[in-house]
Amino acid sequence: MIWALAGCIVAACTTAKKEKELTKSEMLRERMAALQVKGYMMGHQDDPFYGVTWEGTYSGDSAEMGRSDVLETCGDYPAVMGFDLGGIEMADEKNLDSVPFARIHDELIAHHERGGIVTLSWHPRNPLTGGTAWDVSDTTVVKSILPEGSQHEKFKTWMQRVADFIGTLKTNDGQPVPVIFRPWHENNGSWFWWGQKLCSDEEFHGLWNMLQDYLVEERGFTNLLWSYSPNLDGGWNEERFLQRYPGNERVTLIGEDAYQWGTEEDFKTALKADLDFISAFAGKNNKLMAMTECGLQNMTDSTWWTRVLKPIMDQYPISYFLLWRNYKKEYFGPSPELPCATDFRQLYEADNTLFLKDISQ
Ligand code: BMA
Repeated sequence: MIWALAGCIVAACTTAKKEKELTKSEMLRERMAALQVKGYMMGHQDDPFYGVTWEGTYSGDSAEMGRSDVLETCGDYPAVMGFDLGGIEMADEKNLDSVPFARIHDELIAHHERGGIVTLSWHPRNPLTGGTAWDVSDTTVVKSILPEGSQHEKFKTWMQRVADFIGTLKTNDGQPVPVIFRPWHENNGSWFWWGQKLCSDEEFHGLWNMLQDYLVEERGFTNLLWSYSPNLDGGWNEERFLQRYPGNERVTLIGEDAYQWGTEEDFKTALKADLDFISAFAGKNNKLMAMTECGLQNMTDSTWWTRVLKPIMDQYPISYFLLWRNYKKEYFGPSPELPCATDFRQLYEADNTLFLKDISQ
């Protein structure tokens, strides 16, 4: 009896110890893994900042805090909200899409506090030319910021500014907010200065490791869940995928950024091929998987979500899908005034789509 009791105590202590030892990022991973069994979460980039028919004023007006096209369309917030750090490296007050970082900070924490999950991407300027993230005029940018490169010191300052912002992401009681961090995304394309044709495999690994080692080893962040998110490819095999994959010890989530830019058939074929590959790879390597960006620009087909996207996503163990931002000129999410609102409500009603209330109650 005593031994049985002692055994229980040991077991309880071990569990308590285990729980105590989990970092914020590990806890987020466990939460996402448990939720994934129920379905996939809906996500939206820049959700509370502006919408298809309204602009953010960021005036501090409380009525504007938390306004959301998704909420106004279906009565619930997205489960996941995405925000972008582009511009933080320049110590700018606003990001590349004109959203004040102070507002990003507040809305990110507000979403965490209401039980949601948050993710950060970063479209940094081109450190060598001074152009945007899309300036691919020079193929030595990555090389130039690696140790011993001409821009290394400058890039260290940029990383420091990213880290300083991440360091401010804390709840009222001082707890760091867990964040899915998704740097160097769409790296198999060649439209960003860190893209496929802009650096060698070795340079790409150097770039990934430099940022990760700085944030994790030097700055000690344990609240970042690292997402590796190449773009829709259509032709992955293990050999090609592994060339730039940062490694199992460096990645927790494998994402896919997948927009339909061309025909529906081409999109479906490429997406299925990629998700076949990624789900097998993620399964084998014990990784989460997600559609880290996706959508059809300006919803030119108002039934696209339930007719094209959902039937494909239903076939895979996806953690979340994140529709890109609702900007007047380019929107990927719903808005109550648009024909696609009806389709979005159907998506909302489906048993396997998870919105904020599904994950926070
Ligand atoms: C791109 C576009 C750009 C935007 C960038 C960062 O896909 O939406 O207009 O500046 O993302 O959000």
